Amino acid sequence: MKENDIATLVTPQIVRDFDADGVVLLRQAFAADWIEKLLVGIEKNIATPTARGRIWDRDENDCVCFFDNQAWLNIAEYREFVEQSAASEIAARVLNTKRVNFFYDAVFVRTPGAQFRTPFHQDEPYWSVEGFDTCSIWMPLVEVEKKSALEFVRGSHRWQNRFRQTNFAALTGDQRDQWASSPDDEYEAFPDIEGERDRYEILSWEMAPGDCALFNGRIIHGGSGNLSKDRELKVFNTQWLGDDVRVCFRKEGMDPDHSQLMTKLGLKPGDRIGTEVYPQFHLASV
Ligand SMILES: O=C(O)CCC(=O)C(=O)O
Repeated sequence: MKENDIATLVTPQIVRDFDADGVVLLRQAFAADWIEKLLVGIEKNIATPTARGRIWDRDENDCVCFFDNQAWLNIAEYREFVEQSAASEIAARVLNTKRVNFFYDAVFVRTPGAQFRTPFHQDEPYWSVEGFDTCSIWMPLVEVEKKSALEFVRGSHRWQNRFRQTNFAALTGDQRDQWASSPDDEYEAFPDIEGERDRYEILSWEMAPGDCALFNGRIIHGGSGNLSKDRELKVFNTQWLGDDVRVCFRKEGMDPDHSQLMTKLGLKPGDRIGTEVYPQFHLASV
């Protein structure tokens, strides 16, 4: 399928919707050759996971979900996507800025029929950076039914609450998903979105390869999984950071916790992110 012109795709209305809702859908933002390349990358990634790669197998249908992150440093196809695709321009345009830094990539591969849903959570409170201007690009590389797509609580990126995030280790059984220390009591209990779905405006879409959902790192989101028996789900997600984002180490240190790596790279709390591990992309035309 043909890739759309990014300036035409990311209209002023899309920028406003992203700001107000915390999520927007772009149809056919990436051409088929990018999808094919990333699918090749995913096969390599599954065969040679990073030390952070893991397989979650607590699924009621005995299916699994492969997860890895920051694999772009090893997988040429991922690197090519990060450095040469329209992703950085999409992120910059929707964040209404001229430069963005790449933060990291994450892949989620569920086998056909997998039920395991990612619980509702926010991303930015897990990160080793803090700031409002973030954009994740969630791209399914296969067709995904609406019931299996990622879901977003519209506008929740602007809520001022500081929620205690999900302890993923309790769900996945993997100690790397465990908090390094319990989050402070000052955090509020996370709202029961799943149990009280009617109280929230939840957005999701049936999606095809080439489509992507752009979302703010503070929006409450969850889902995927709930797959039909004959449907797998392969997702490549990249996270991009804008102008107000600064390094911030949190003592709960949940994965993907980059604090040790950032310290090794000489990045300190309060710094704007950078280095070859978090490269900056400048967009003269934006
Ligand atoms: O696709 C998924 O299961 C989870 C995606 C997600 O929550 C994320 O990338 O932040």
